[in-house]
Amino acid sequence: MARKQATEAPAASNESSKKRSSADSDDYDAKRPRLQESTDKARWRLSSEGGRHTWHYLEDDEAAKKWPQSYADKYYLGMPLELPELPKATNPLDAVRNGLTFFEKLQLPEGHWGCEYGGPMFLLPGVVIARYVTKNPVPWYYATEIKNYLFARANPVDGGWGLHIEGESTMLGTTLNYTTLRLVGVEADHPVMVKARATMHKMGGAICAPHWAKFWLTVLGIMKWDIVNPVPPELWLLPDWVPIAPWRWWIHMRQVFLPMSYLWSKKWQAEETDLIRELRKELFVEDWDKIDWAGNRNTIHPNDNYHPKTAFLNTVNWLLVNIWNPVFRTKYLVDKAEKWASDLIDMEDENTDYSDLAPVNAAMNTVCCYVRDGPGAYSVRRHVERLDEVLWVNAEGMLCNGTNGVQCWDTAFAIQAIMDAGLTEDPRWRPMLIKSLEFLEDQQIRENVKDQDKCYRHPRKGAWAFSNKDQGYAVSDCVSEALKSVIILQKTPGFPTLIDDQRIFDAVDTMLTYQNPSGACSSYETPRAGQWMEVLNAAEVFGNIMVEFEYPECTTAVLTTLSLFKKHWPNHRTDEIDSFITRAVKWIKSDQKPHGGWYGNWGICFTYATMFALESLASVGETYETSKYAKKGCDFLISKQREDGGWSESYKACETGEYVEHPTGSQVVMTAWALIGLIKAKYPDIEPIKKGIKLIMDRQQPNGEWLQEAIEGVFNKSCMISYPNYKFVFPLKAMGLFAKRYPDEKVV
Ligand code: LAN
Repeated sequence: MARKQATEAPAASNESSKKRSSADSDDYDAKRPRLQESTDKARWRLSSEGGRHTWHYLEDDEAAKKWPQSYADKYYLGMPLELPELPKATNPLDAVRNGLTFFEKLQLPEGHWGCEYGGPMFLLPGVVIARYVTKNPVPWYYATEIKNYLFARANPVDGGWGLHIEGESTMLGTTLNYTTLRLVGVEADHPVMVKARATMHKMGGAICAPHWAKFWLTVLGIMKWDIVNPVPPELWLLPDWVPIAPWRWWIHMRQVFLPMSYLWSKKWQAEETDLIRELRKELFVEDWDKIDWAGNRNTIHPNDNYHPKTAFLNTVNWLLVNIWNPVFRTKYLVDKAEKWASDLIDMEDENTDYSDLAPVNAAMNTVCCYVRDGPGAYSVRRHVERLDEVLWVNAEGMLCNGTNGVQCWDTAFAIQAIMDAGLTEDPRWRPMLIKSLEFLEDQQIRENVKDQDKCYRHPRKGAWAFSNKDQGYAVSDCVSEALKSVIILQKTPGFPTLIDDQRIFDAVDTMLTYQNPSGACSSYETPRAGQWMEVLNAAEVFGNIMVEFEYPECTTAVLTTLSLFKKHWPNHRTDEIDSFITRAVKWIKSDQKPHGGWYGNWGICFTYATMFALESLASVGETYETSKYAKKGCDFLISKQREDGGWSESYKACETGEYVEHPTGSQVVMTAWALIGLIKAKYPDIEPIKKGIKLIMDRQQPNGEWLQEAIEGVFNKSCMISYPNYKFVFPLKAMGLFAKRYPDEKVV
C-alpha cells in the first residue's frame, strides 16, 4: 500500500483559523498542518509488512471500503469490538481458552502482535521537530491526533508534561511537548497552551530544561548553542584503548551522542520562521534578547535532575567551553571529527535501512542527513518514511512508540503462554501458533552487520531483535525468549521445522557471546567499561545509562533457554554451555537482595525480576524444596501478596530501589508475574496461588480480555513504558501453569 503523502485538510478549525500577518507568510509556515477537532477513527488502518508497522488514514471512501478495519485496528483505537460473551470459565484452563480466543483476534496476519508502546514523553517531540526542521510537514491527520494525544496526556492539575505518562511535570516534557503542539499547529492562546505555559514559566522557563531539551530547542533556533553543554565529536577520534572512548558507552547513549555531536559541531539551526520567533517569546520568562545563554548551561529544574551532573563532568564541560573549544579545536580536527561521526551515522543508517536503533537517534540522524545531504536526498526521504514506523494511534490520539514495535518479544511470550498451558498440541490453536512460528522464522537475523568492528557492533548472526530484523539489534534476552519459543514449537509433534539446527546453533553461539566475566548478561553488548563511566552522564534525567549494566532479566532469560537447548542438543558446545550455566546461576544467586527479591530494570520491578529469577533457577532444578535461594524468593513474593490475593508494585520501586505498593491496588500483570515465579519454583502451598489465580479470573472480561491497568515497564530507572500485551500473555501463562500443576482444581 503506497504511503500517503501529507494532505491538506479542508476547512481550517478554530485553532488554526487566525490569520497570520503578511510578514509571516514564508513558504514553510504556510504549509503547516491544518488541525481538525479529531480524525474519523473508522478511517485508520495499521499495516504490517515484514514486521514494519505503519498507520494509514484512508480519506477516500472507496479505499476505506476495500481495506476494512480489523479487530486489531479497532482494539488499538479503542473502538467497540462487539464480540460475543464467552461461556463463563469455571477453571483456569477455560479462562486461558477464553483469553486466547480474544487474543487470537488481535494477531496480525503476519503472525505477530502489535501494540502501543508508549510511556516516555520525550520521543514524539524528536519526530515532529525532525520533520519540521527538514521541512516535511506532518499530514493534518497526524497533526490532529498528535494534538489530541498531548492534550489528553497533559497533567490534569498543572497542565505540563512529565518524563513519562505517570510522572510529574518536568521541563523536558513540558518544553518539548508544548513546542510540539505549536509545531503541529496549535495556537498559543488555546487554553491548554495557556495553562502549560503558566506552569513552564512558574518552573523557570525553558532555560531550566535539561540537556536534551536544550539541544532540540537549539536545533529549532529557539535557543542559542551556547546554552547546550558541549557534545564534541572529537571524542570519536580517541583511540579505542582510551577508557572513556564512546564505543564503550551503552549503545543508546553513544548512538544519541553521535548525531547530537555532529549537529553540535556544525552549530546547525533550522531556518528561522515566524513560529520560531513566536516560540522565543513564549518559552521564556525573560526577554529573549537578554538571556545569558552560556550562563544557563547548567540551569535545571529539580524535577528534571534525577541524576545531577557530577563535579567532574561540570569541570570537564567548563574546560571544553573555555579552553578546548576556543584554543585547541582547530579546523583540521573539527573536519576530521565531523567526517568520522558522519561515517558512523551512515553505517548506523545502512545497517538498519534508516530505522535506526530507537526513535531518539532516528530523529537526530534524519536531521544530520538533511544538513549534510540536502533536502531532496534519499537519506532524508527514507528517514522520514521510516519515522512513521514509530508512530502509533490509540483512543487518545497519536503517540510515539519507544521502539519501532515489540513484535518479536511479544510473539515469543505468546507462544510460551500457550505452551505453559499445555495447549500447543490442541489443533484449535495451531493456526495461531504456526503463524507465530513463521513470523519468528522470518525475523531471525541471518548475518552480522557489515563492518561490524568498524562500527563497534556486537555479533548478531542467528539472533532476534526486540522489534524486527530491520532494526536488527540483537539483545541477549530477546534472542533467548524467541529461541525458546522456536524450540518449544518445533519440538512439539505436528509443527514444521522452519528453522534448521544450524540456525538454532547460530542463535546459541550469539547468546554465548553475552556472558560477562561475572557470569551475568547485559542487554545489547557485554560491558565495555566500568560503571564509573556514570560520572560522564550528562543527560540529567536518567540513571544508569552510560555503560551496559548486568541485568537479572537478561541473565535469567539466557540461562532458561540454554537449559532447554541442552536437553535437546546435548552435544553442541557442551562444556561452554555447562560453564555458562554454572556461572550464570552463581551470579543470579549473588544478585538476590537481602529481602529475597531481585531488582528488575525493564519491568516493575522486584516482582518482574523475581519471576524470571525463580523460573531460571527452576530450569536448573532449583526449586522451593531444593534451594534456599528459590525459597527466599518465594517467601519474598508471598510476603507482598495483598488481602485480595493480588500483587501490586508501583513504578516508584524502580526509582527508589525499595518495594512500593501501587496506590490503585492489585494489578493483573503483577499478580501473574508473582504466580509464575511461585508455580515455577514449586511453592508448596496452593492456597495463596489459588487466591491470585482467582483475582486474575475475576478480572477477565466476558469476551476473554483483560483491561489495561497501571504501566508495566521501565528503563533507566526513571522512565516508564507500557507493555499492553503483558496483560494477555502473563495471565495466560500463570493460569496455564496452574492448570497443568493442579489439573483438577476448580477456581470459582
Ligand atoms: C528497551 C525495550 C526492551 C528491553 C528489554 C528486552 C525488555 C530488556 O530486557 C532489555 C533492554 C530493552 C531492549 C530496552 C532497552 C532500552 C529501550 C530501547 C527500551 C526500554 C525501549 C525504549 C528504550 C530506549 C533507550 C528509549 C530511548 C531513550 C534513550 C535514553 C535513548
